[in-house]
Amino acid sequence: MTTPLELQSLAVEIAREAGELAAHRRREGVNIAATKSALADIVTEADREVEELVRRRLHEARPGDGFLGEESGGADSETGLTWVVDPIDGTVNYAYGIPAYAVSIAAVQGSADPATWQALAGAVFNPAIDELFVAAHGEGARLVSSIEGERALRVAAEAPAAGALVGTGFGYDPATHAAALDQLATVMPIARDLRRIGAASLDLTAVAAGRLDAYYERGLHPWDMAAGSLIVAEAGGRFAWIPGHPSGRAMTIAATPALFPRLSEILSA
Ligand code: LIP
Repeated sequence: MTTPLELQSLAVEIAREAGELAAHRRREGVNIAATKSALADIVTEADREVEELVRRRLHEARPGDGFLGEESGGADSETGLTWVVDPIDGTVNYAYGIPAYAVSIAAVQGSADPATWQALAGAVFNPAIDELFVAAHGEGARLVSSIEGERALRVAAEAPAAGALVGTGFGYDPATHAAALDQLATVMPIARDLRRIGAASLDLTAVAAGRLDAYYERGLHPWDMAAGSLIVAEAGGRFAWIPGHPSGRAMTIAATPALFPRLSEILSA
């Protein structure tokens, strides 16, 4: 039986290789886009190439596992374990050259359904600033950073007296933005300020690292949050994935234990 720490090591090894490929393609892409095709084409190509690398490495290491990726879809598991992968989370940041994008790789027990899976291991790697966030079920969460060094991750114990620093996001569909802004207005009374990082996996790891007090977003896909949600939980944070009815757009909530009840109450109103 493979342990969560062994799965974490595999996720880290592949996330680092895939992240370096993504960063390399971004550097190349800036030159190609300036001379040939739209940068959007470069980004799409990089997304697909990075996911192909991740999928290939996982198949080489664990051929019977299942897979769900943003670009190449899913494959059923023969082992009971499924890998949930976002090859480049924060695609728009990546296209604009904003150094806030990440390879997100998670191993879950069961199928790729956030309502039923047990996350076992996760790695979120931002190659632009060389920051790696990892967690294994029951083993805690850690940050390995060229900026901060290496440390265990633990969310803040108390709700900040000045109000919460809250992250959120807005989906690609402009038709959802008005409702998202209306909902944000109900959250701001408990917030000191808002941060919009632009990559759900980095929003979630920011909560785990104490860089945000809370994060919420409606409409995320399983691959956006699979690794980050485990990292939040192993850092002592609280997390919820609430299926969206009838919109089908689930609500993701992550926060310190002190803030989670109040934020959940506001978002469910
Ligand atoms: C993105 C998320 C972000 C959300 C965007 C998009 P992608 O994922 O990380 O939080 O606001 O709409 O879903 O598309 O960059 O992998």
